[in-house]
Amino acid sequence: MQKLNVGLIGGGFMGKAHSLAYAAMPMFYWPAPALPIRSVLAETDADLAADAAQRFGFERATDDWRTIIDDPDVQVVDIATPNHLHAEIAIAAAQAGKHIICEKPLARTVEEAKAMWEAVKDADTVNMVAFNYRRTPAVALAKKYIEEGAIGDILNFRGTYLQDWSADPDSPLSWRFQKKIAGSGALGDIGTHVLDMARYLVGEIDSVNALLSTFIKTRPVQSGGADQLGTSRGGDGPRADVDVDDEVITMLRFDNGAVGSMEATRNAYGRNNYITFEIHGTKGSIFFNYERRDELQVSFADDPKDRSGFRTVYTGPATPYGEALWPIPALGIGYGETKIIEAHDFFRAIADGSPVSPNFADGYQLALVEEAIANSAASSSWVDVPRVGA
Ligand code: NAI
Ligand code: SOE
Repeated sequence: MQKLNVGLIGGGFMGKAHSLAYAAMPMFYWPAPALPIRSVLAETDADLAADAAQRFGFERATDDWRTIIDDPDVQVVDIATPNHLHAEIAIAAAQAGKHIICEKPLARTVEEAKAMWEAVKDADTVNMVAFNYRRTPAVALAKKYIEEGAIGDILNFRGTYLQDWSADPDSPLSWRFQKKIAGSGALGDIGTHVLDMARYLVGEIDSVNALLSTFIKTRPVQSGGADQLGTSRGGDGPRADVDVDDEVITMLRFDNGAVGSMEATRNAYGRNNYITFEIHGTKGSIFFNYERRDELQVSFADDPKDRSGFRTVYTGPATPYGEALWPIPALGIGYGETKIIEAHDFFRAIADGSPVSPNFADGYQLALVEEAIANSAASSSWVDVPRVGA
């Protein structure tokens, strides 16, 4: 079995999730398409790197991500840093002939995303953007129903991503609230996941009409470090301006004639990881809520009238991704499983050339959608979304 050495850059939340997936992937998928070897981990300083490498099971540690790029023994570069480093690292990795998995959003801007896409086009290697939610089995089941025509032609997609971890104004100004690091706020951080699922399930987005709002204008300064995602408070220290959106709401027009909407905020008290979509078609409807991610709600037009209404299908061995996961429906799919499936699909693409998505072209297309949303909000008008390569 082929062994592939992984260089992981960033040992925070996603460093943990990706390391878990590399360790667990062969336990779920056996024989594995290839064995990920947790080879070297980069962090911002030597102590952090050594600590994260030990914790996440990596053989070596470095305080300079460029040593990973220059290391001929590393075949896979995993970018799990804040967003401002994605482009520089990915372009260097592509030029060095590495396979690349990059966390979402692909980049801060359309210009960065385009440069990344151009860099990987010139490299004969695999590239992937880590939009793992589309690999939730219930989301893949929704895709299957749509492809089979079970809900007919899609008329409407209504998506949300609501969290509350930043609703307290004293939650610190982590990198996620700084445009120069994050690129945008709720839009690029979480709205992007819903837009990825909208493209995956419905199709290309042609035009948008949006609004963006920032309600909490300042937050306590946080100097560096991982984002604590609302689990710490800034106290009475200095505050600085938030220059990204707290909230995005957009209408969507799809290429296939469907209409839709997307809302995202990290300030919705009572909502945690409330990723939902409801899709209405000419023959039925489906509803998904990530907080109940073993389940897909379905309602079909030809259900007998005295039995019509939404009912619950539990994902399991008989539904997509089920054969590799747990043997009984509703044992519980977690966030980790979505990352394990993602790791499998990425390593399979390296091992046997299988197509993999979402890739950098998808990440670039999403950057174009998100730029159109920002332009629409600024101009209070409908804005068309350009197409990658057009
Ligand atoms: P985090 O703040 O928890 O961790 C980021 C880590 O990167 C920190 O430990 C930091 O010290 C390190 N880092 C910063 N500069 C570095 C450098 N020059 N070299 C090496 N390490 C460096 O952030 P988190 O939540 O892990 O986010 C990382 C990326 O993953 C972001 O792009 C984010 O949008 C994405 N993300 C994706 C999720 C998903 O569901 N797919 C979930 C959470 C984050
Ligand atoms: C914070 O909003 C965050 O960690 C996002 O950055 C992730 O993409 C999402 O999966 C969970 O929430």
